[in-house]
Amino acid sequence: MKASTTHTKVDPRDAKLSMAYLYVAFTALALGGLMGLLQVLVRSGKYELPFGIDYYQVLTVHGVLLGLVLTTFFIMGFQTAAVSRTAGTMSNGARMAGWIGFWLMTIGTAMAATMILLKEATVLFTFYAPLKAHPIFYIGLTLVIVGSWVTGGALLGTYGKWRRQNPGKNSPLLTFMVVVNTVMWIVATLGVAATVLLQLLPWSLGIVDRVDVLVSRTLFWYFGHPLVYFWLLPAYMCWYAIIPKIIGGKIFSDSLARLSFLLFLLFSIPVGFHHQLVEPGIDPAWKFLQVVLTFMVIIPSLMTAFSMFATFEKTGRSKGATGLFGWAKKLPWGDARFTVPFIGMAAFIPAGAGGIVNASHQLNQVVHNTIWVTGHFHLTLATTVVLTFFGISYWLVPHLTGRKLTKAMNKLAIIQAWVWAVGMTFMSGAMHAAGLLGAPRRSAFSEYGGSAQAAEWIPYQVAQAIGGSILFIGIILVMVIFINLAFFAPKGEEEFPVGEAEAGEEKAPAVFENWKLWLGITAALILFAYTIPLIDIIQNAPIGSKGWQTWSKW
Ligand code: HAS
Ligand code: CU
Repeated sequence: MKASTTHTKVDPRDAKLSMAYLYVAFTALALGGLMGLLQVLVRSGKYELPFGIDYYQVLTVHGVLLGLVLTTFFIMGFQTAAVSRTAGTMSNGARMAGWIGFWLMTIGTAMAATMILLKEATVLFTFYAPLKAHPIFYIGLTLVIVGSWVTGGALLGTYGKWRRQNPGKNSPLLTFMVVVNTVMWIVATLGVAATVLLQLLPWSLGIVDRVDVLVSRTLFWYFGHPLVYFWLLPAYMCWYAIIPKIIGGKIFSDSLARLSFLLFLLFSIPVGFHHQLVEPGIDPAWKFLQVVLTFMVIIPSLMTAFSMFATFEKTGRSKGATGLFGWAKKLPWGDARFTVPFIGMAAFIPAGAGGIVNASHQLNQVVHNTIWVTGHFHLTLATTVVLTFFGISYWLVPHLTGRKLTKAMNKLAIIQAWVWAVGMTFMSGAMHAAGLLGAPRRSAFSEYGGSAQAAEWIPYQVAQAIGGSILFIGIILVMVIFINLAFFAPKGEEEFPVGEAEAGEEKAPAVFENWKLWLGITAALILFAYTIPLIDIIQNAPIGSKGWQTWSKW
């Protein structure tokens, strides 16, 4: 762990790159949040969108900006800073690659966003075929992914340099975690790159007439599930490696943390069928296999929960706590860097339980395509992950800009997180409940022409609107804090906290950094889970679908 303490500050040149990513991320948050407010108002049945703006267009902007842009840009910015802080300043070449990646991603985002605004790509964030978008939309997405590979390559290169300079040593924990997340991302994005380049783009350009919908959805979900762990793992980096330092404790077990990340690499990808459990055309035996693998990928999250409780308890006891829960009183509740991610962690208990419901083959039939699923990902992504990202920003942004998180901003940050928790309890709670009553997701209607069934859902949709409006206040607060920390907070030094393992802890086994082994097992599991079903899907393919544009045009 020594190397992690030698560089205590991110080099200003790397800080600039990291901040560039964060600016785009927070711009996406502000705009995407505004779209979310419009949606809950429309769904309440009491408001209509002005100027011919279409509900599904707003929904596409919302999903793309928050699900894809905010997350990917924040993660690239955070991971750049984390590697620079723990493995050392990037080389000029790596930093240049980081900038190239940043610009590719930003230009790609602008291209996709323009097409959505022109009503040429109202296809939602999953861009399922046979909904057909303008080719520039798909090219834009491709640039975002290629850009992320270039930046990912820069981070892997920096790790490689560290290893050459420190032979035989374990890499710093945060760098190790970034490497796992980057490798997982590269393997996963091959699926979405394949469907976009081989299927959707030629079809959208008119080179081919028809698209195989099931193949494209299967390739999408090969990517789509690891995508959600690509969002989650940076939050886990904070929980495992940063929170212990903030609360004045030690990392519970460096080896356990690494092992849980490796399990995510192995089991995140061969599980995409749990998004396709009600899809015809996939043999149930293979669905069952992927459900089993999905339950395997729950294990590293349970390990994380155990590890966090252990960290809290050990730290509390070392500060004199007694009794079963006495340690809870010793945690630094007044420190936003801890409390904000903690609220995210607490939300992950019901959020993860909901995920286990989704993944249960039979129960999926009850919830699939209902607004329950929307409730699920607003607890996982929009609460657990996003609150942790906010909590990270509250020290990372001032660290990178050479400013201080003031007492007033710290207080506002804690208020922000509580506002978020209350808003999300209303909104996500109502979504879960309405979903169980059968209310569909991805739908602009609220009353369905006065149907009695739909009337049951209305009170929940009003609750969603109340929750969504509270959340919008939360977005305004977080933007106030971000702008303050980036431009106006007093100059000073804010720590980039990095936790340390207990003195005398046994070193993690060297095999943990045997990437050939882990990549080999990952590939074997993917081939096992996907080869036969894909052959099946392709051999029994229907003629394919022409493109559909179901939305209103300007
Ligand atoms: Fe999911 C659908 C299954 C986790 C995101 N998920 C989605 C979609 C999104 C998403 C975006 O099997 C919708 C995609 C679309 O548009 O169609 N999900 C799971 C499972 C997990 C899971 C099994 N999901 C996530 C995470 C996400 C995310 C994480 C984003 C970040 N999900 C599904 C399934 C579907 C699905 C199906 C398809 C549904 C359908 O039919 O369409 C698991 O990874 C969850 C494991 C988590 C746990 C919780 C551990 C708890 C911890 C906290 C400890 C707390 C502490 C604090 C220490 C087992 C680590 C103490 C505090 C106190 C107050 C005491
Ligand atoms: Cu999934």
